[in-house]
Amino acid sequence: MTMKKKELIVTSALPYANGPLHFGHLLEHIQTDIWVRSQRILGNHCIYLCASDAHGTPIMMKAEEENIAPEKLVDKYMKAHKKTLEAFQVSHDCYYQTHSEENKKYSELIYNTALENGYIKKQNIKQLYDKDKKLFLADRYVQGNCPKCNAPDQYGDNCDVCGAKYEATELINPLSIFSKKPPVIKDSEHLFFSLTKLEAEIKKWIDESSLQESVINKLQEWFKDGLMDWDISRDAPYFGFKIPGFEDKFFYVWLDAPIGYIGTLEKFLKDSKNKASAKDLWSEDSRHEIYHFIGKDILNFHALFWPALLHAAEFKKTI
Ligand code: B3M
Ligand code: ZN
Repeated sequence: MTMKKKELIVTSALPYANGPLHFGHLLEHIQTDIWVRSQRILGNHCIYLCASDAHGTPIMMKAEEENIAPEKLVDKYMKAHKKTLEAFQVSHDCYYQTHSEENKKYSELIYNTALENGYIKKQNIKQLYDKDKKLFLADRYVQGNCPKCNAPDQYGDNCDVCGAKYEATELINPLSIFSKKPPVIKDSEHLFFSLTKLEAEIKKWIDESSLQESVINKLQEWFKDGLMDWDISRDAPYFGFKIPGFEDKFFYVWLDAPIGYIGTLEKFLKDSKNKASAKDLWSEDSRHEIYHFIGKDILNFHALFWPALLHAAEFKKTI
C-alpha cells in the first residue's frame, strides 16, 4: 500500500538577535533537524523554517549600547546565527528575520482581521515611567522591595525570595535600572487581544491536538487561574512594527514573533519562485500540517496566544 506523502511545515523557536547562539539553541535546532530529516526519509515533504527574533526593548537597548541602529544589530546577529546553524548542518529551507516586509504584512493582516472580528479592545493601564530615559519600564527594568516580604532588589513581576507575583506598580521604593531614580506612574492606552473570548476555542484546540500529557497538564494550570486578555501594544520608543492607525504604538514583540513563522514561509516561497502565498499554505483548507518545536518556557505563547490569534485571524492552527 502506498501512503500519500505528507506536506509538513516545521519550525524551531526563533532566537533573539541580540547575541550569539548558545548550546540551548543548538540542542533545539539539532533535535528539530533530526525529526525533519527522519520525515524526509519517510518520504514526507518538509519545509523547515527559522528566523532571528528582531524586535523588543532588549534589542533596542543592545543597539544603543553598541551605538548602532537596531536594524544593523539584527542583521549582524542574524548572519552570525545563520553561519553557526550552517556549521552544524541544520537543514533549514529558509533562515530569515522577523524585521522583514513579509512579517510586517502578515502582522498587519492578522491584527486587522482580529480587529474586524471583534477581538481587539482598548484599555488604559498604569505603568512605571523613567522620565530621564523617557521610557516606559518593562518589569525587568525596575527593581525595588517585594510588596509581600520586603526583600530588596526584586524585579517588577515576581519576588525571587518569597515567590510572590505582583504588578510593578506595587513594588516598594522602586528604582529604574537606567537612571537609578524612582520612576513615576503614567497612564497609557494599550490594545488588548481578547483571549478570554476564545477560551472555549483554545480548549477545543488542546483537546483535538496531539500535545503530550505533561504539556496538557501545564496548560490546564493556566485555565484554572483563569485566562486574561493579552496586552499586545507597546509605547514608543520601541523597536518593532507600528500598529496600523497609531503613530506611537508598536506591536509587542511576542505578537509578531510567531507571525514571523508565516513571514519566513512567504520569503521561502518567493525565493523558490513558488506561486502560492504563505496564507495559502496556512489556511484552514490547506493540507499542510504545521509543527512548532519549542522550549517549555514559551509554551503559553505557542499553545494559548498563538492558536487563539490564528483562530481570530482565520488562519489554520498548528498541530
Ligand atoms: N525569541 C524566545 C526565545 O528565544 C523567543 C522565541 C520566539 S518563537 C516565536 O526563547
Ligand atoms: Zn517577596
